[in-house]
Amino acid sequence: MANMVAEEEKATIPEAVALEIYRNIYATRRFELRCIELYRQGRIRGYLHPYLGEEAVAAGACAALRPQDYIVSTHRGHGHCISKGADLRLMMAEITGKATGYCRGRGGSMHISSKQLNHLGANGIVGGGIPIAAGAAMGIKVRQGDQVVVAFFSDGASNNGVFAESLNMAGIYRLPVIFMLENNHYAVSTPIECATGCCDLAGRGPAYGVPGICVDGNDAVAVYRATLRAAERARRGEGPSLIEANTFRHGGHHVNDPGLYMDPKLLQEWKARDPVAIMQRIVADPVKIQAIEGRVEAELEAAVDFAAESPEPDVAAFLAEIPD
Ligand SMILES: Cc1ncc(C[n+]2csc(CCOP(=O)(O)OP(=O)(O)O)c2C)c(N)n1
Ligand SMILES: [Mg+2]
Repeated sequence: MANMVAEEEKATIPEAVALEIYRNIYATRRFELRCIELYRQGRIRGYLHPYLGEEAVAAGACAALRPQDYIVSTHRGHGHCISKGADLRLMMAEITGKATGYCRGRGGSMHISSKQLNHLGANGIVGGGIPIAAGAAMGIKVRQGDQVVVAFFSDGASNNGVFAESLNMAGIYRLPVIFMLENNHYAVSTPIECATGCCDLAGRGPAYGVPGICVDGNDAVAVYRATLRAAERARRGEGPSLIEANTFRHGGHHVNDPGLYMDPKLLQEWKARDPVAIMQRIVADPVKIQAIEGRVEAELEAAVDFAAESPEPDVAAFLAEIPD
């Protein structure tokens, strides 16, 4: 953690931004805890990869974006979707496989996307979103638009070939893309030190002409500031940036992984730097915090009810859409 930019203590950002960030961190935390309960009840099937502990990365990054900017997400993508402005009802319906979900219940947790939110999709293929983001940025450049794309991915994905190819391409064409490397220090149960020759991941950027910066990923303000700078740079036509946001999962790789391979002392240290608590200290006003939390709880319960009452997707309609 030595070379991270520590911003928490000197955080001064517009209050509206701080409140938006806190709302999204809190909503993500509560949404996922509720999803884990629903999973245990058999109401969510398949895999579920909690973002618990990493919420500040998505909330900080998305607060620096405008609605017309794009994001590309991962298998651990609930926080990205919520922070990009998702309606919790449509998200919960999607994750519980209902016809009213963002993708009519066909995407689920790992493949949620929304044209309306400019969310280009979560992806079960590790690293699969990185070239999609570079491609979207190429599209923006060709159309001479001023949007930017944020590609979220983690340390494991950064060891896939597409990471190198996408950074190189973005570097050559100065594409308006921000590579947001959520370094949670594990790929499933493999610690980063066992899978990576040099753990200075931000340092990989300059090799491709992409400036790299390392920030404290549990401090949403640090992530927000770094993203804002990268977005401004991209809009000036100066090209891509790589942001390594250091963070840590609060549990195993997925909901059924107890994470026994995680060093308990290290886990405790990271939990003591909980992004929810850090952002509460920044917002500071207990009345505003309580108001946000009350609204999120109500939205969440409405989302659970909406999903429960929604119909299952219609199999015949699905089959009718498959081309011959
Ligand atoms: C191309 C590919 N290889 C392997 C897998 C299996 N797999 C799923 S998640 C995962 C670990 C990903 O680690 P990382 O990129 O660090 O993401 P994190 O889970 O830490 O968010 C692996 C290897 C996959 N889904 N896709
Ligand atoms: Mg990882």
